[in-house]
Amino acid sequence: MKKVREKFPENFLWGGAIAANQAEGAYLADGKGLDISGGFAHGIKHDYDSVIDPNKYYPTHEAIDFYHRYREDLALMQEMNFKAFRTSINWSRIFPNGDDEVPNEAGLRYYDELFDEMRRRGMEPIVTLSHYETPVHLVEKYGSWRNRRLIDFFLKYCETVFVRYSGKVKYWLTFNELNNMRRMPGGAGGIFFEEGENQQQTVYQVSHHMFVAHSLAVKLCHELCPTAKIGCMLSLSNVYPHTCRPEDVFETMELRWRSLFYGDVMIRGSYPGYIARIWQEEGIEVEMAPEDEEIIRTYTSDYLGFSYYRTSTHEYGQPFYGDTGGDQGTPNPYLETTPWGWQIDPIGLRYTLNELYDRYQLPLFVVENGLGQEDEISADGKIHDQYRIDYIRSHILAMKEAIRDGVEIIGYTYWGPIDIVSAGTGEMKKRYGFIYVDRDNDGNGTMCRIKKDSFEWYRSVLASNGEDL
Ligand code: BGP
Repeated sequence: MKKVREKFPENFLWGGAIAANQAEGAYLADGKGLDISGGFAHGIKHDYDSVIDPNKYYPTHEAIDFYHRYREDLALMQEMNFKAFRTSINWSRIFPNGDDEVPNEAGLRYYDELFDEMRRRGMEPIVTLSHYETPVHLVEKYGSWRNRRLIDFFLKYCETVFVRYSGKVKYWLTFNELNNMRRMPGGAGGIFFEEGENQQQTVYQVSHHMFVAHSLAVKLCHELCPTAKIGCMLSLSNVYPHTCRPEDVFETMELRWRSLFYGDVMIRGSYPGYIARIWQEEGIEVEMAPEDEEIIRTYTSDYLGFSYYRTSTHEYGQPFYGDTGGDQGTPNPYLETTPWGWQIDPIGLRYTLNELYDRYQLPLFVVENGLGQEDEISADGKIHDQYRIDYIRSHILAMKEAIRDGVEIIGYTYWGPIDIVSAGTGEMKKRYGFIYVDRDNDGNGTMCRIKKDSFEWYRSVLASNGEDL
């Protein structure tokens, strides 16, 4: 009989997470090519410019200049006792066009130095291979992941970075929030629909190509970095039935399937029966090569990384809608809501951890969770973000309850430990950080870094391995 685990495991990976494109800036520096993030002036929920308009402001082009300031930023993370730091490699720093013959050495060197710096400061790098950063050239020339050739381009990139960083990176994630293909295919897969295109057909075909790419990346990683682990990464903020009306309950499960299906393929290794039915009813036919199903079955994920921000509710017949925070339906009267309409639900995190562990029996990694809020600098020059402390404290307590429930969790990397550009809206004022960055929505500000109250609080939480809350 197993004993109840009362505390966070000793080797629990506490830390924070960012994405290259939301933090680095330097968007064409040192041979980098253009990636799709550069064409969103107002985040991935909004319009995409396939050609950069010189008269427009694109917040990710400079972002918070992490590219040049990562040493001082990581020093602050070390001060908070981070054991892990998650970021992505921007594919277009390594292969500027995506289909280049040889990689860009300057890009490779940058990540060498970045990962070395993390290790020097006692942090395990957690690295996402593609976080809404498809090279634009692949979109324009090949139609992005609609085209099977992308699998080869992606694998060449994977091979390059696996070989180069095998001694430095022990935790990899393939595609950030791949299930956002159905909510935000532009960000998730570089898919911008053409007039008259059968969108659902494209979403599933593209997802299939990305599943094969994921599985082959798992295979490669195991061959080239035998001590590393590689996972899939999904957006799994949850959705409840709005009422106990059976139609609400059942249709909510169907809505959840639209996300879990991605985990089912990349973790269980096969397409579930309910998807066959959805495809049949929606007239979708996905082209597969003869070897694909075997590949998907053989090379499954080592762990599940996921983001959790909120919950929402669903009513029967309501259209499916969502953003970077997950599915969104009717507001839940029992929960508080942020200015961006995200409802705060720590119990939902415990619920989700149990749901996922029951389903997959695989270690889970909370690689994103956090509160985006407007912060103000008070008269004393400080930022008193008690609301952020409350949010994180309640979510850490929920995680602890899930551990007591028997759920295996590898770590917790808080989203946006330093203020960065919002993925969904491109705003700077939607701030998540323990560290404030003096930069506004229009690009004004000194970029100086200021510790918020939550900085000291998180520092002591980590020093006590999650006990001192
Ligand atoms: C996730 C993304 C992140 C991130 C986060 C918060 O979906 O993986 O890139 O930004 O959501 O979303 P937002 O930035 O829109 O507040």
